Amino acid sequence: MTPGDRIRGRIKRREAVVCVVGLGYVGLPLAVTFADAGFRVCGVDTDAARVEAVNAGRSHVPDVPSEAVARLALGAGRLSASTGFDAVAEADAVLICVPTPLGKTKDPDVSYIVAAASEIAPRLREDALVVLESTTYPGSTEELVLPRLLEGSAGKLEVGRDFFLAFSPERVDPGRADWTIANTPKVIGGVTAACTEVASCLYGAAIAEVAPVSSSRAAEMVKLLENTFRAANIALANEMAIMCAHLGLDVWEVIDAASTKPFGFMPFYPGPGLGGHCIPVDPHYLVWKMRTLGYTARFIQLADEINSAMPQHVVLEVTRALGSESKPLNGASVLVLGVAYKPDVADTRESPALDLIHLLRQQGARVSYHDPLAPSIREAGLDMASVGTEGEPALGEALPAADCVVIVTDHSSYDWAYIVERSRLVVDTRNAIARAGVEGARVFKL
Ligand code: SAJ
Repeated sequence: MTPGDRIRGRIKRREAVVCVVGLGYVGLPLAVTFADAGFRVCGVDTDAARVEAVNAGRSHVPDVPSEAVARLALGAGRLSASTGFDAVAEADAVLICVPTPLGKTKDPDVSYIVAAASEIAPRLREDALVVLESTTYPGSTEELVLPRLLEGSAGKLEVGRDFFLAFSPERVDPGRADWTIANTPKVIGGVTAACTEVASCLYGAAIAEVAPVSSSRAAEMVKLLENTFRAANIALANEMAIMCAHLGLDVWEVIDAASTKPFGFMPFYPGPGLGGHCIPVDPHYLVWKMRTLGYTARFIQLADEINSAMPQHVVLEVTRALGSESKPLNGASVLVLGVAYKPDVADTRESPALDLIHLLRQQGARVSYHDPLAPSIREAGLDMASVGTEGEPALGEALPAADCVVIVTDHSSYDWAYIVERSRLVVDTRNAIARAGVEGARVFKL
């Protein structure tokens, strides 16, 4: 028997038990994917409501239908959840999908990874595989997880022989249905070659294509390149918007025309800023790591400066639009349409709309908002209810009552013709109105 033979055999026979730590927008779809592939899956989450929902056959993640959770948890009996880590003791594979936010000073907060590794270590079975999926800086798997898994073994355990450890970045795009965990290629990098091989065997049993790389550090860097690529290109699009404004050009026309180039160009679009818990956050994990090595990741920092300045740029556009009607921003009523961080999701975390609301209020504007997917905002120092909810005016009343309507998140449910017809003045940060083929004299674009 060579190292990994036992776990590989259990994977091939679908006898392996998979434990997913963290049942959020990454962990729950991952748990469902492995249960769908025939594995028994135990989820672990500190949130008792999430655990109860899974065990009752309900999904708390918009992209995961409750039907799938019910089919697997109640029907097939291959999916269960608990708040404790005891399930690790019976698991052949433990997949860590915990948050990796930023602290107040934009430094990595790896406390969730460390806490999970510390809970896993004393329960880890011999020959088991541990995979970190949380986006983090290169070196995390080896420097944060490995030492904790070796702790207390008095040098008896050897990674790649007695247990296996790898990093495999999540590639979940919330709200997307065409690319799922099962059909999106999965990058895998082990702490040793044997670890890469065992992790590839597990993921290959549930995911159509695996893409092994030479190490866990390489896999960690792959994810950071993917998300830094997006943040930097979005920043370029945002700066193009600012430059086009100075030049009196329509940035959307320029990008659309550049997109006719069949090679060597990939369109990104300007907007009110960068939202979500990935793109604005992940590149800072690389900035921090490089700083510890005495290198300044200037490109990432510049992109962050430009993206972070976009809410203020929108305030200038609103001021310009109101000025065209000789109205000051101070005292104006402004209605923000869409506060989620991107269209057709309910998540408002890190949404630039929250910054924009604060900035408009600082200038004396009276701000309200509408978002069909976010009935209330209680974060970032805001406590607001969407128009159209109980006790608030209906959208049809709020539109004409506003001195200026600002389109921040262009949910597909919006009727742009209706909005233009009933609004006195519109600032469109997403080019949503033109893209819908709607004409509007009083529409200002980024
Ligand atoms: N945005 C722009 N202009 C663009 C594209 C996006 O302003 O041209 C903004 C969006 O409005 C949003 C933010 O950037 O506020 C992030 O958008 P996103 O499309 O990157 O969406 P996320 O953060 O939900 O998902 C991304 C994934 N997106 C895509 O691959 C398209 C992917 O990068 C990761 O799998 C995921 O983050 C993650 O979890 O890392």
